[in-house]
Amino acid sequence: MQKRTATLLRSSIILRVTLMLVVILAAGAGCTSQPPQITIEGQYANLSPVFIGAGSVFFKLKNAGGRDALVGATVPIPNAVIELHDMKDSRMVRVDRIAVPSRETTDLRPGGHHIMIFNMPRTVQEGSELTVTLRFERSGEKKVPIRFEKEREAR
Ligand SMILES: [Cu+2]
Repeated sequence: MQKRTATLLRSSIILRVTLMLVVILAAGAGCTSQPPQITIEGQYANLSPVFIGAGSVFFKLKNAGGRDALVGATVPIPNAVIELHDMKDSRMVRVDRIAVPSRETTDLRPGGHHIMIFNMPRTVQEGSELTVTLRFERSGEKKVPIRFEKEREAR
């Protein structure tokens, strides 16, 4: 009998703690459940001076809403390979996602995060235009027209 009461008491404590956690989590989610509002600005692309058929894409992501993340991109070129990149110790590394925090501007720029396109045909040259489709975790797909320019201050 004693044991049963103790068990009941324990389970009621567990229930209460669980309820409290649910309330806390729900309140926390309330802050971030706001939909992201992303606009893309200042986009441009550079052809790699080193690797044939490779280029990098840069732009600013203005987010006036809740958090989001860039998780992928595609271009309408068969066989082209697109990767999200970051720089670590002045070397490019592939990343799965680029965070786009709430109410911040995320800058994809030389020396930082960027999108890398490999395996482009020779017909893609300075002045070529291309539509890049960006895939966001919460906002879905967004298309951005880019133009390959002469490399801006190499670093
Ligand atoms: Cu890169």
